[in-house]
Amino acid sequence: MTLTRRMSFLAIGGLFAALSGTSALAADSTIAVSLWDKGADSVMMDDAHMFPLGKDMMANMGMAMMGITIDNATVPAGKVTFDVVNTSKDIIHEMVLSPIASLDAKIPYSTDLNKIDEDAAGHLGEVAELDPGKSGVLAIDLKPGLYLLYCNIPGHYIGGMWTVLTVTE
Ligand SMILES: [Cu+2]
Repeated sequence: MTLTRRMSFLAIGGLFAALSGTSALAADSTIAVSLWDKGADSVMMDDAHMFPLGKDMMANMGMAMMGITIDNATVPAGKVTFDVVNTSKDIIHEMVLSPIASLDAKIPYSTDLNKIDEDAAGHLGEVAELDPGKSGVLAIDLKPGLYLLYCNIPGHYIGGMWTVLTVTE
């Protein structure tokens, strides 16, 4: 292949890539979600280890004994697939999805039950109660906005098991 022919071949390939990019109006996204903890023995439920949603809390999350980590915190609107894995050795976790208005939104929380009031918060979907080492999938169409991913096993949200997903236009 001459250099000229090779360049025109590459140019056509680039054109196809550009066309397929513009025709994909609603891109599908996949997010790997890890539910983790530092072991049943090290999980503490005292005031120093409470991390409710809040901008100022995000800086302190490194202190949490349990949490939710996602490999992509910003995705475009459209179909989003959450591949959820409970990496814990000894604790059941889950992932629940609710919309939030802002990073400082007041989350409906029951101190009696030690968990978020899912009905009041708006429950969009979940991967419920995964045993240690198990995984599950939630696929859902999401509009632009902010979403809270949290574990609603009693004590886990306040212990730091939440993260925020941004869905863009
Ligand atoms: Cu949990």
